[in-house]
Amino acid sequence: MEEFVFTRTVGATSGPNSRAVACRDLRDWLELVEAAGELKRVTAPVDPSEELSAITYMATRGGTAPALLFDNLVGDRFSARILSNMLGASKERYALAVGLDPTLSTTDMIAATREIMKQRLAPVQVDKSAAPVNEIVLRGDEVDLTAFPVPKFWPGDGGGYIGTGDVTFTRDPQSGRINVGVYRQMVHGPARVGLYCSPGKHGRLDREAWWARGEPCEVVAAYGIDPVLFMVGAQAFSSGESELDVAGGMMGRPVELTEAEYVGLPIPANAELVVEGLLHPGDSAMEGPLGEFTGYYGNERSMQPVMEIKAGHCRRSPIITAALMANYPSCEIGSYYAIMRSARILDDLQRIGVPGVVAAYSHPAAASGWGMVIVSLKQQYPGHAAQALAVTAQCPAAAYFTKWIIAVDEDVDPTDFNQVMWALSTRCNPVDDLDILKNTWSTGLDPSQFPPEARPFGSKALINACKPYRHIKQFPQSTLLRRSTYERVVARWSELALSGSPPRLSTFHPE
Ligand SMILES: Cc1cc2nc3c(=O)[nH]c(=O)nc-3n(C[C@H](O)[C@H](O)[C@H](O)COP(=O)(O)O)c2cc1C
Ligand SMILES: [Mn+2]
Repeated sequence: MEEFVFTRTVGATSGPNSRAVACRDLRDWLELVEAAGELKRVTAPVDPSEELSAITYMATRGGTAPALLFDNLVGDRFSARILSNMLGASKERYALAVGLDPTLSTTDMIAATREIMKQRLAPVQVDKSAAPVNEIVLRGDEVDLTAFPVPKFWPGDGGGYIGTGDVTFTRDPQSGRINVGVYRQMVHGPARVGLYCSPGKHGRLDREAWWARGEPCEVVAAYGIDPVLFMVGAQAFSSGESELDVAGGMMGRPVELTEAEYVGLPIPANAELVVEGLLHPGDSAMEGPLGEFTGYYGNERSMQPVMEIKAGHCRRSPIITAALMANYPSCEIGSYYAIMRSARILDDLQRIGVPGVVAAYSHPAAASGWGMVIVSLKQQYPGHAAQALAVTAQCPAAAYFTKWIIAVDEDVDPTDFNQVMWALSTRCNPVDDLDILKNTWSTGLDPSQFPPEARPFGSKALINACKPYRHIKQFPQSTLLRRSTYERVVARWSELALSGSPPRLSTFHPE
């Protein structure tokens, strides 16, 4: 992506361009989402401790649930609200956030995402007095996070998490680059919040760089934020790159920032609830565990850095964006994540130069898209499928965690699991078509290995579910409709009183 040079008719930092999204903030986006019938307001009193997450989990098991806005929360002293299932399993709400057509198929949305994710647009600074996040400013002792409704998600969670669907800004002391990451934040006290960044994350590298200089690390955290900054904060970009520029590029309009009260970092001007503070070397407390996107509790409780909060900013009736971590389709890391990850895998395969790749998809049911990648290709030479499998398995966007890499022919849609299972069942002969890669890049969050110390290493199965290339000429023909007959039935669809619209088919019996 680094090689892409994006040019605009409007100056790169000066304003919106032809595809600028209509929404400036979470509230604008919620209006769009509500108009599309994708928002449910919950006005009955709800306890943020376990009940809010239970409602979210139960309401989302079917996979097509709206976003849930809770505005009557037990114990709230700040007229705050909580939004859950913000994006979840909905590709439509993702599309509304980044200005794509919500009726696009998943495959087309991945292609469109590849284009908008290449674009960069630097943020702009707005005046403090004009920033909606400054409707209420709290300094020093006025900050009391326990006055806000703080969700506790799962019975075994180590505490209440004000930050899950959040974004966190830190600065690289050397380059000045501002990083945006989504890192969980557990409330320890009125002005003390734990910040968990796993090894290698940019927020953690920034913190360590400040501490190595003997200085505290400044942090800005937004606990209610627009969906684009959240989604981009949750994606890994290179450490020198600011996710602020990526978010601006995806929206076609710059992220608006404003000056903070205490720290040198800026704060997002249109956020709902923001805190600024310091991570002091050696200041830590027990943190975790948290029920994770894997559907299991994650790492054991451990000592993690604590942020001393110096100031807070919020709108009136701020909306806290809470991300439930659960198994699909209830997980906040759902469709958008699968789409973005698939887009980046395709970028990698194109950059490396694997020919004939048609599509790729990492289905969110596979632990938020981490567990499996399916790649479709038009086989062109002996060994082509094996090459596509090996490169997909280890390309930067797919290498972490992924256990199952499946190659299918171009007539199989990777986003349609029924088709993938058909290919696995009819084109794959396990004795010949399975390979295993060992000691690969994985995560401590994968519970399948024991003892747990074995875990950061994983293994990967490469599954060739393409027609066997050696026998491709003798391989039986698929049963396909004749195009002329298909078109005749499409034309007669309403005469035949068949429900819905006729299915779209793209492959037909050879004429
Ligand atoms: C809802 C949600 C919660 C997350 N929680 C954490 C977390 O607590 N710690 C962490 O290191 N990464 C967490 N992540 C993953 C990071 O956001 C992701 O790895 C991102 O790339 C980090 O930004 P960075 O690449 O700039 O470090 C979370 C992601 C999401 C979507
Ligand atoms: Mn980063």
